[in-house]
Amino acid sequence: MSVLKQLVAELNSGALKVVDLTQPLGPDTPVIGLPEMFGASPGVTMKVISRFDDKGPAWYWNTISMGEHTGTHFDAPVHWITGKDLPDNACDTIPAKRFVGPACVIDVTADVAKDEDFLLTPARIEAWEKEHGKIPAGAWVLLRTGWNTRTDPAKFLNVGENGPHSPGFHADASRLLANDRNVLGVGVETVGTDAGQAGGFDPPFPNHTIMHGAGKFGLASLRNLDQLPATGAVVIAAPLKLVNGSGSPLRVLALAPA
Ligand code: 23J
Ligand code: MN
Repeated sequence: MSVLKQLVAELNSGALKVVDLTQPLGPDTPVIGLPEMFGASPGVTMKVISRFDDKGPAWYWNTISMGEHTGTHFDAPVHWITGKDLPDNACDTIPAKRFVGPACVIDVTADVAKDEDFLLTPARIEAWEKEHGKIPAGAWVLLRTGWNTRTDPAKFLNVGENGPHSPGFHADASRLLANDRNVLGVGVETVGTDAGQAGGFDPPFPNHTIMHGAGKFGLASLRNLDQLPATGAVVIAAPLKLVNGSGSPLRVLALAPA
């Protein structure tokens, strides 16, 4: 049987499942807060155009407005200064082939339960590889932290007196994944692909700096990573084809053994 026929058969039989890795997107969706001197990214506004009324007696539709980096969203290389001059670096020019890849899920939930500022290290990646095999080129590396259980926006953003606290990547881990493993990108359950405190790291926001400088992508605010195996799932994460877009909200889907 061809691989696509088998795919359809196994989706129909229930041997494979489709896992939705996306948060609901609406006015209550939490957005990142940056220090005041920087521009703020607005969350979601929806306005009714018509709803079976004078403006449209038989149809319902809305306008939507939001920052590109709202909710479950994609970060393109052009989002960061390090990626601004790379070829095919924006939402409309990235080849669609690069939106699909095998998922490697690294579970650091227990570490994050002890330390909200936990950072993934190269040693931790190598320990994962000892157990599950080498991260293949073109993989989506998804960091499972347990942050998805924080459905209260205040707990999700977790802003303290000295800024936000949430887990992320050590700069050397981002270098290993981007340069040595040649991943498609990384995905996280938190509001952004850098740790909450990463504005004060060297370089600031190291994961954005390194990933996007290497032409790699980011996925933020993922859910349901606990429903994926460490390896063996395929992730499809295609942003809107926004002309010159730096990112966009998207529906992230995984195909996984049921
Ligand atoms: C701009 C500045 C810092 C960060 C971000 C955006 C994001 O997390 C994002 O959504 O790309 S950390
Ligand atoms: Mn973003």
